[in-house]
Amino acid sequence: MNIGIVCYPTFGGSGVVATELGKALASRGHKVHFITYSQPARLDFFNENLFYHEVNVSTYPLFDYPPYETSLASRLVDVVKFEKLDILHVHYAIPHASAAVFAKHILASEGIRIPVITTLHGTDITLVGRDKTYTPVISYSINESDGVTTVSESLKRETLTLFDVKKEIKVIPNFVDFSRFSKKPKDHFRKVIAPNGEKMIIHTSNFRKVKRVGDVVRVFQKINEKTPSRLLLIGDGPERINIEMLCRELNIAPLITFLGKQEAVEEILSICDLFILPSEHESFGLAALEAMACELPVISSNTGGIPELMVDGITGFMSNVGDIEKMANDAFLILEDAETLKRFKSNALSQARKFSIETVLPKYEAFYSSVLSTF
Ligand code: GMT
Repeated sequence: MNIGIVCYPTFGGSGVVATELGKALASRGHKVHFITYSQPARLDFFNENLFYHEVNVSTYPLFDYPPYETSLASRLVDVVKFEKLDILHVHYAIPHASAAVFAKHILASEGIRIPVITTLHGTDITLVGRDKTYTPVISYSINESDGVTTVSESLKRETLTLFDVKKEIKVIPNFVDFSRFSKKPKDHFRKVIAPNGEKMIIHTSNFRKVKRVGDVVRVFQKINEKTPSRLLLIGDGPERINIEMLCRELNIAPLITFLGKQEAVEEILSICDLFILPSEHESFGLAALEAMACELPVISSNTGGIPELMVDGITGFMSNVGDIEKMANDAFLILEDAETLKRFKSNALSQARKFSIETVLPKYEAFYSSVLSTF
């Protein structure tokens, strides 16, 4: 197939899923065209089946807000025509689904037909999508898409509750590429950071309020009171400065390392013992899945799609959002002795294997075929 993929090219979960999906489809022989405003973060190598088309947003003194959606729709029309794409797969509703539907209508007026598949990821529905100013456009774009997927059953339910959706929604869970995300022999790195055998705790996110990174720090503080530990924080975002302040206020700043945005996340996960994901909302929790693939048990909230990934008491523990006390106690249960930790690590890996790219990719290919066959 000749597939167009639209996504945010950043480190955010939806962009990561879209890019990894495109790379995997290309390795199975499909031609994959990324249409984005900059080179996707994980698209950093040459493959004869991968193509990148930049969306240029022109500025003009009149534009306080440059019309990105218009530029994207125009670029989609151009790429579909020139590259003769079979299908457009857009990730994240705003503004990708609406731009794709717009492009589809323009192309139809010229006698060119192309189906649009929209994958909803989370905040496009649960946070941004809740904003009533976007509701008519999101509902319309979902209903005008030829196929719609969500990354969890939970997100499907929320989409149906929040929007007037008449389209059937197919759930295809997120996935992990074990050729990249698996435990790497990096113990020398661990010895530098935790020379006295401290436990290594980790969290990765884009430091938005929804991630509750403050809870990560408070849970860590409690863990450290019982078991000497170090905390690694990967990622960056609007809350980072507040989190740095919190670490200083709690007098634990020397135990916490802010690593910022990192490429080789799997190497850092490999030197850790426990991953914390206390989000207010999480439609799937890709970061937790990648951690589990590197053999890390997870302490998380029980919100959104997390219970579809985690097995409580087996791969880690889930708690109500904000229950720092329970999260810390659960963490201590996991870290208490070497045998227990080993068991949780192995359980986390077994569960992650259910979400391997080899298992999930055929679901997308089958979905593309079924949409094309009824289009
Ligand atoms: O929250 C993020 O990390 C980014 C965000 C996105 O859309 O870019 O992630 C959402 O999509 C991920 C990939 O499908 C999911 O794993 C995340 O759970 C989801 N984030 C939220 O629901 C908060």
